[in-house]
Amino acid sequence: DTELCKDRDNFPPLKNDLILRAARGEYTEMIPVWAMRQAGRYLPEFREVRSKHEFFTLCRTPSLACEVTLQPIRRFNLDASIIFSDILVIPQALGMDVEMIPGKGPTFIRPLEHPKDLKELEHDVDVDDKLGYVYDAITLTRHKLEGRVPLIGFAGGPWTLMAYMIEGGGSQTMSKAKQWLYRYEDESHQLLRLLVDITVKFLVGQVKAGAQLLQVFESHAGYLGRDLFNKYSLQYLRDICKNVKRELVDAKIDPVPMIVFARGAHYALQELASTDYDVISVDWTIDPKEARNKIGGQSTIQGNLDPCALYANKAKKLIGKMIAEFGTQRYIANLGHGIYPNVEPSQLDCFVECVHAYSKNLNAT
Ligand code: 1CP
Repeated sequence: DTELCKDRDNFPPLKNDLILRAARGEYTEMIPVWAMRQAGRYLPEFREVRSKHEFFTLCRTPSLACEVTLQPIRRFNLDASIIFSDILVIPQALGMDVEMIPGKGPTFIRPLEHPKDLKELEHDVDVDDKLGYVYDAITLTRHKLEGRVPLIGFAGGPWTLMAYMIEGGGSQTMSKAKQWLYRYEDESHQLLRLLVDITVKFLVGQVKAGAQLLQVFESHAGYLGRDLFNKYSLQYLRDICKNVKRELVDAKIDPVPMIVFARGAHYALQELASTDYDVISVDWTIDPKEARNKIGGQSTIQGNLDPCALYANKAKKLIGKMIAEFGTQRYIANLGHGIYPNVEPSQLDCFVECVHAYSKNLNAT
């Protein structure tokens, strides 16, 4: 495995490119499907591995990260895998300590309290060195996937990372982080720009290591209204995509499709569609038809079943309705946010099988 972690030249040929075709706007005979957080605690085999290792040890050990990435792929006919990691590895690379506290989630030991704390961050980190363990996990996983499905790399959106770095963990209101946006405008932009630069390097590095698609999770977009989003998120999300693609072209590497998930940003769908992202991922509160109208025909849409709809007795009906409304083309089926830990694995299986069967049928008629 230590050798495979570094072998970026001999990846097995890809056997299922449905999601890549959907992302590029090409015809798909059925709808590709995956689930955000598909590697996770709803799987007994994940809990088994997790019971023996601390969360960030899993992230930092390529063989373990690879194993849990593959777990959902072994069970279900998913059309993509996503590398097991976390968005908070970037704040860690900047020198912040983060621990995963059971029952509480990720927790920063010393969050940013005041703009003067920005000085404490490592401003010229060697991203490839600090986060090389993610690259190794990606390269190893590309080999172990044996070409079954493409591998997605990811990073958090800059505002979402900034929010965690200031709040120190999850928050109901984001009032501390938003205080920065209203009171310390210059320092907020300074921090966001730092995060953009690192994120671009990190995403480019993931593609070099073997990632075949990239997703940017701006999970906390919903705490910003239109004005704050336009000022503190949109331009940075746009820059990430533009710069990643440009750097890949400059390095003579084919750019990979990029997905943006700005959760809760109903107001920004049109603006997001005008960026270079190939796929706009929408959360479960957005009406499929409205999303199509706002996003238009030039972008692929990903989403957006309510994660709780998997509990429904009539889940198939809800999935059928979603597919009918989005249509079978320029579309990637997913949940509208991460899968919950108490979902039965059979319920995700039903989602995947249902999306495939219904969309094949729709395409045939
Ligand atoms: O103890 C555990 O096992 C922790 C559960 C867990 C898992 C499985 C966490 C803690 N992170 C992850 C993995 C993870 N995180 C992946 C893996 C790949 C996959 O999807 O299968 C990904 C893509 C993430 C990304 C992530 N981490 C996001 C963005 C997506 C989203 O859900 O909005 C966010 C916000 C985080 C932070 C985070 N990490 C973990 C938790 C519980 C949280 C949320 C904390 C909070 O806001 O309260």
